[in-house]
Amino acid sequence: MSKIKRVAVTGAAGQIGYSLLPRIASGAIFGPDTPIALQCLEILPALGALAGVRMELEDCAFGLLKEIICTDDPETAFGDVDLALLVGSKPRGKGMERNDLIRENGPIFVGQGNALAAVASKDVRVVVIGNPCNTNCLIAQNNAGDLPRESFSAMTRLDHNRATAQLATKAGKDWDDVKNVIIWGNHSNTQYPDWHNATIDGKPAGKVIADEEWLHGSFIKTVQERGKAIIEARGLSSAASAANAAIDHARILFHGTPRDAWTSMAVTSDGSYDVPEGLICSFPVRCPGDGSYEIVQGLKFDAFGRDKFKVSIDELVAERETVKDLLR
Ligand code: NAX
Repeated sequence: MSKIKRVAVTGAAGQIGYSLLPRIASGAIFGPDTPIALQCLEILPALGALAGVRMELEDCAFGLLKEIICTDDPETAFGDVDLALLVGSKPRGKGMERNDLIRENGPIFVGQGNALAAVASKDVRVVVIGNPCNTNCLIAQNNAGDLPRESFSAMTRLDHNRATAQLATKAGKDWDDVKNVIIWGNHSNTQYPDWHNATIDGKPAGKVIADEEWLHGSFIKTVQERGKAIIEARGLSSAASAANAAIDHARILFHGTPRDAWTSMAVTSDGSYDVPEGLICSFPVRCPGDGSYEIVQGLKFDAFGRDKFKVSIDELVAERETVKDLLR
């Protein structure tokens, strides 16, 4: 058995938490030989519900699960953690604008950044899922003292998986026949899902599908608006697929991307592809498996793609401006 891995999950009594915790506890991120401690953070009113989740985790009798902490204190939840999945945040209320949501949730990530810096492992990897995840990640990172900025990323893997599934379905292939889609930009409906470098069974996706109108129209729109479609159908936002994407994101960070593939991940821009330095923007990244990542370089855009990506970059710049008083 390897050394125990401590994983914090915030918003642990929420919908995504409910799908996520059992999968972490059964080895989906760190594998079948790594014992797990789950360190669950909730707000005070949700601690009762979290106690129920804890009972269910106990009743799964997972062999790998050695410890469960349930708390409303961020410093207890983040103590010595190797991985922090920041899921918890307030949902967008009726009639609420995106900017109101950013202002509402921003302060949560100031406090959590401080707490991570104070008590987490110095090698912690922090993955932000709670929306607006790119900008929440920027806030947490800015408030996390000496933790390296490369330790922070935000989740666009759900969008990546959605884009993969759309291409596979259209081509009549299996999901894993599709490789190397890219989500550029913000995890919002301005994101640019890009098929230009994707392959299906090793052949260019644009040639296999050969339906320019669909690729430029329906494909992009369906991926951008998939979250809304799920809310309309289910009456609740995506949870199982979001938890699955969080598992994919974290597993790739710690175990790497396959040799011939990349993933989409929102990470700190180093100026690649003319994205302003410091923004948390979704790029194609390769991960060697030691918790680090590299932005894939040298990919080309056509004018259509460049325009789409720019809209999303501009939105990220505006979000950064909205929270500038929360940034250090
Ligand atoms: P829920 O409302 O079911 O759960 C959120 C939980 O967070 C609640 O239990 C709440 O008590 C808790 N919480 C609120 N403030 C907290 C704080 N300060 N500290 C700790 N916990 C806190 O939402 P759920 O469906 O689980 O979604 C969680 C977040 O994920 C939302 O912000 C949602 O928008 C976001 N999503 C992000 C996705 C992505 O691809 N990046 C996709 C799925 C999802 O929409």
